[in-house]
Amino acid sequence: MIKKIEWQPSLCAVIAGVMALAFADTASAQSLEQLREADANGDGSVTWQEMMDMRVSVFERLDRNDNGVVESGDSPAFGPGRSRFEQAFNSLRVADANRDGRITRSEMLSAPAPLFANGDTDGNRVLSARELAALRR
Ligand SMILES: [Ca+2]
Ligand SMILES: [Ca+2]
Ligand SMILES: [Ca+2]
Repeated sequence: MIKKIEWQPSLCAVIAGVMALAFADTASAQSLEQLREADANGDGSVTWQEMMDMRVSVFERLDRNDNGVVESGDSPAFGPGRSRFEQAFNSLRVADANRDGRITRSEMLSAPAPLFANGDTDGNRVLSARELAALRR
């Protein structure tokens, strides 16, 4: 599968993406940049659905053995990918609602999104270009 082949080179992006899943509650330059990258259709705004799609894509990259759960067993046995995986996995822990050390797809999708929630000032589940710009301040 393609995602396995390109997994290692793309891991830095995955880690950054994990932060932008907007588990991060602070608007760092990095988390904002990644949030913008969730704008899949390039219209300048990030919808809730676009953010969920990004979560799924990060989840699928981390679930290397395709068993529907991200857990320590998905970690590469050795090599630089291992520490990067651990870094990404650690930043996902906030999504582990039942604290069993494994992240299911539904835990991933239902994890809080404070950055998105804070930025979406009119509450329409879309971060408009204006709301995104306001987050930078
Ligand atoms: Ca968009
Ligand atoms: Ca897995
Ligand atoms: Ca769990």
